[in-house]
Amino acid sequence: SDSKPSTHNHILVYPLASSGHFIPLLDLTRHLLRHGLTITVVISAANLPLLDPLISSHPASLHKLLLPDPPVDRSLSPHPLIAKVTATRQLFDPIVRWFESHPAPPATVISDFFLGWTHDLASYLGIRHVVFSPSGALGYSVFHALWRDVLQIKALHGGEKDDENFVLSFPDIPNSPGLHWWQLSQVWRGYKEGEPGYESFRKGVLDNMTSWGFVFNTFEGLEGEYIDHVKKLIGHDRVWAVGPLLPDEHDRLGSTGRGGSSAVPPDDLLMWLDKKRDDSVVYICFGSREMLSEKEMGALTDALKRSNVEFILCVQASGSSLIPSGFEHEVGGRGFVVKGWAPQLAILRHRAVGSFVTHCGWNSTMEGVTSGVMMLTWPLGADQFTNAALLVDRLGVGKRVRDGGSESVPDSVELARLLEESLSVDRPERVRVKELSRAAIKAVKEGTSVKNLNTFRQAFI
Ligand code: AWU
Repeated sequence: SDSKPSTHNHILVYPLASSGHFIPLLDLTRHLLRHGLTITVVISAANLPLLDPLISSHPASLHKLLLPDPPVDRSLSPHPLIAKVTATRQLFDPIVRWFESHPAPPATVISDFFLGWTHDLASYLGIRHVVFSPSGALGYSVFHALWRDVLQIKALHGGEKDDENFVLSFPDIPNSPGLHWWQLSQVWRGYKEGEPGYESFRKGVLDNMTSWGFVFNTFEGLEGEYIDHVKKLIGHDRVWAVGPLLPDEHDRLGSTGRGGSSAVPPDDLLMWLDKKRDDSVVYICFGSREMLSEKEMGALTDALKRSNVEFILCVQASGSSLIPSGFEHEVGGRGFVVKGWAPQLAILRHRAVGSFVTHCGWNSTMEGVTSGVMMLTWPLGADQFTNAALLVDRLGVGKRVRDGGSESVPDSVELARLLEESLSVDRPERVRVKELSRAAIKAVKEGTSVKNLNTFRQAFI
């Protein structure tokens, strides 16, 4: 484009409008603002409440590029998230028009790894494209391999249903876990060569590998070997592990209001926790998007009744009807049920929370590790099976709750035992996760992550 020379320290940040993707990129934005960079965030009106607090604290250096959420044409692809991502391509021209009329346009665009089409946008504008991965380096590497080799993998495996326990391995990813067909094939749900939605999505995944650099919300003590693998994949070392990207411990609003306003007054929850002993409460949450089936919720609530554990159960508003009626009455003061958005980070950071039943979304994984809580893994989709394997098999900081085939539902007696055992202080997983928590905090305070963030930032000064 015939644009003016772009401004070095002005960055365009383009998050995917989905909580697990939006929250960590906003955390990165907060870190970058501290060092004198000017940032414009592409955002829709629906997500503005999440950005406004940051804009009011950085009025001169943080700006918004307000664009409508483009209409999602479900004929483009049956997979809701892919359809949503494909729809964002309609913003290519509005962003170009904004850029060309801007007095000091950005020299770099940092975009969510699902928005691979922004690679073409950056090339068209003649600016640098940086990929931000809200997933870990292992999760990203598996995601990339699945899309890069989809035809070979499908040819190798044959029909999708004949053997759901067919183990996929990824020989080029060091120490990669063997994962079952049913755990990974949902990544291509409805994938059909030639369909516009998937073809453009797959092109974006491959284009990401030719970007100027990668930023991961992880730390080298957790995933160093996988960061090295990504460096090998893209052929240079502009791959920065800068996580855990979390608000500071003492930033109360940052942890109680993170990602949305809590469905219950945070103080009610925190005062409930204040009365509990250290490491005596189990926190259960399955992220912002996933939902248990009725059978799974039945097994979970049954196990919570059978066990004597004290717990906080968070279920998104859309799933609160899954909770059996009378459950809250039966567990009485032993349990606290949040139907809607919970202040997850504040809960995990509380000294009374000892273990975390999690779907292993990457943000929850990082928050669990950083908070030093033992994890009980219950992956449901996306990169969660990969993250669960990392936590349980590689790092030894968790135990599997869901351990059967695609139709398996945890046994509630076994789960009740797991819940109780997870709180015993001398569990090896707890000892290990406390060590990893110290490593995570060290990485961001004085170690590899803060160093990587500084190196990354040098590119904009
Ligand atoms: P998280 O990554 O834990 O889970 P999802 O919301 O499922 O997001 C990708 O994000 C993951 O790798 C994918 O597997 C996919 C997706 N939260 C909260 O504060 N209150 C709530 O009630 C629920 C959630 C926060 C939580 C975390 C985020 C969820 C990157 O899972 O603290 O930061 O929302 O992200």
